[in-house]
Amino acid sequence: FSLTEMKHASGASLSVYEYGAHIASWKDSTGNEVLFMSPRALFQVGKAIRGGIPIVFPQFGKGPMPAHGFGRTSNWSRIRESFLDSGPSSRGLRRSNNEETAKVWPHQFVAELEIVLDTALTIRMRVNNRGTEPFEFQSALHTYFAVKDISQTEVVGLKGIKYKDFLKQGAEAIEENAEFKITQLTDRVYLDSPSTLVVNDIAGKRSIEISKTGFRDSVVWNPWKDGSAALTDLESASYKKFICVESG
Ligand code: TA6
Repeated sequence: FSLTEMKHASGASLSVYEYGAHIASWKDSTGNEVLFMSPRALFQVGKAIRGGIPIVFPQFGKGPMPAHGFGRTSNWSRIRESFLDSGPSSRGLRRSNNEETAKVWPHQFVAELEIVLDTALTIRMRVNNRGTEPFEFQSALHTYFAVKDISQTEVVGLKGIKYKDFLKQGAEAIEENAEFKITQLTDRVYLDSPSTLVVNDIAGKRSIEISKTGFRDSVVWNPWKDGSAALTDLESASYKKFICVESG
């Protein structure tokens, strides 16, 4: 899997695989790793990499295609990059339809991902329909944020937001907590979520601000103890070390 680095004058750095256009690591300007990468992540073609920022496209979750679609389990090609002495570094990756995608999704498309690194990380996704018929798709940045201790982690900004609980067959409820803490297996999508959320990694003495435009919803997932033990590409204690807050 070809892995390339991006650096910024602030000291921030990032590594990204062309496989899945998958950002595997992002270190902030103080050199601290922001993303979780499972020590047991599989680097096998056809498998998703467990950690970093998997690109969910064109399907979220289960459906006619393999879970989360083919974006994260196929090669994207680098189309442009610019590393300025001052100013942001950026890289573009693209993938288009081919005979493989046509087997599961009969549409002509070009998907592009633009990664921009300065003291923040900005990821832009664009999907063009190159066919003659309209198509629908789903996409998400399935980000694994590293935290020191899940039991001292909270998501701020979801109070009052309606969510579908995937653990209750999509039953809807309203979030009542201004600081949402993970205390069990959690798998829910907050609908029309705020453009800014904050992950407070209290034990890690840091906060991560997530801002989004265009992606309407936010998914919050943690497999908890049983899920962590059941997933072969996670260690049993890994659930304590990450929270997925996904713009989608
Ligand atoms: O993050 C939401 C979710 O859809 C969960 O249901 C869980 O399946 C997670 O994605 C991980 O999916 P994966 O296919 O990467 O194991």
